[in-house]
Amino acid sequence: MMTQLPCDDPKDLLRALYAQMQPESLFPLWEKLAALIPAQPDSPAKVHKWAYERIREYLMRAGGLISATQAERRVLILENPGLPGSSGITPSLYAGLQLILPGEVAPAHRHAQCALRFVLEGEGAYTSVDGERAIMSVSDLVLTPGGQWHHHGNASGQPMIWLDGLDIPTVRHFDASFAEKYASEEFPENAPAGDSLSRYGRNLKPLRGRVADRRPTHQPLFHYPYAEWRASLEALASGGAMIDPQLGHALEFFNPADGGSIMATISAHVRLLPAGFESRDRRSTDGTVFVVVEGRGEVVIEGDRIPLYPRDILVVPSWRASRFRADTELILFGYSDKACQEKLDLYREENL
Ligand code: 1HN
Repeated sequence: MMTQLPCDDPKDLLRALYAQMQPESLFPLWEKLAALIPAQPDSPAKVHKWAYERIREYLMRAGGLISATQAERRVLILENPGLPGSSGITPSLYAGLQLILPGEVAPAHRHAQCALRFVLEGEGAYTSVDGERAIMSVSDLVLTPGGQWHHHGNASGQPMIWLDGLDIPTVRHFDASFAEKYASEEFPENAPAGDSLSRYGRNLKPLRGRVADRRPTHQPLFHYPYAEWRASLEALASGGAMIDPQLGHALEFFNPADGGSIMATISAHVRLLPAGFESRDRRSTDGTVFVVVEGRGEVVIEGDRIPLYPRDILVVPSWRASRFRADTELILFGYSDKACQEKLDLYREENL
């Protein structure tokens, strides 16, 4: 029997094969299959919480050093520590905190990316969407759907800070980004502030339909005021509704045009957990960004306990089981890519 020479060892021969193929951009799948198709989601994103006051301090320092016009948008990116260099808070979503000071304008532009704003501080600044202003208060949700001209202004006497949630990594994933600046700082106003809210926010649309309508048919509403969603949550909780064991009292923001998600790529919801309530564990494939709107409590994620205080921002990546405990009545806002995953038949959740 012939003894095998070292160079005939199949392992060495395979390694030699790989080395020869690599410069021609060819690779063996069998070395990567398990990592490419994990048996369940295995997100590189980490659970992380930012305390509002820390971010605010840095943001106000930036406010003294660069104007909104200079910066175009004065924003600090909340990058997931497990996704360095990505500017993502999850693999599909972006989050940032934006400051606009009294008298400033963040100039008009539009882009393919969808954005939401969730107000953390201030009163009376506005976002203008295709020429209509939404005048904002704390915990209002405002949308700028993809492709619509938008600028921000602050005619109030106080700074305003909000959370920006965008689908930037999703659009990058599809290589589908387009963006342009408007010729002047402000897009011309063409409707009174609150015009679309006063109709579409009340289940009304122009009788003449398209002809009389400035807003895109599929995306008419872009302002979901705190006063309204909070009252709805309150009614649900105080009306004796059965509480969902995993979610607490929970309501999803929806698009009145089609009953679907607020935008094509982003879903958003709010929850009320009564004082003393502890939810059961739940996991879902939509990594979610939470804002603590009111109250104190704790989130438990696979054994890690994270205290929650007002205006904390928390990210829970895909398929990490979490449960929330409310020390006082706890109000949460959350956004995720659930809308997008559902369209792609990828979304899954599990009540544990
Ligand atoms: C954007 O348009 C805004 O309009 C904020 O306020 C943050 C981050 C990346 C790309 C566009 C805004 C953004 C953004």
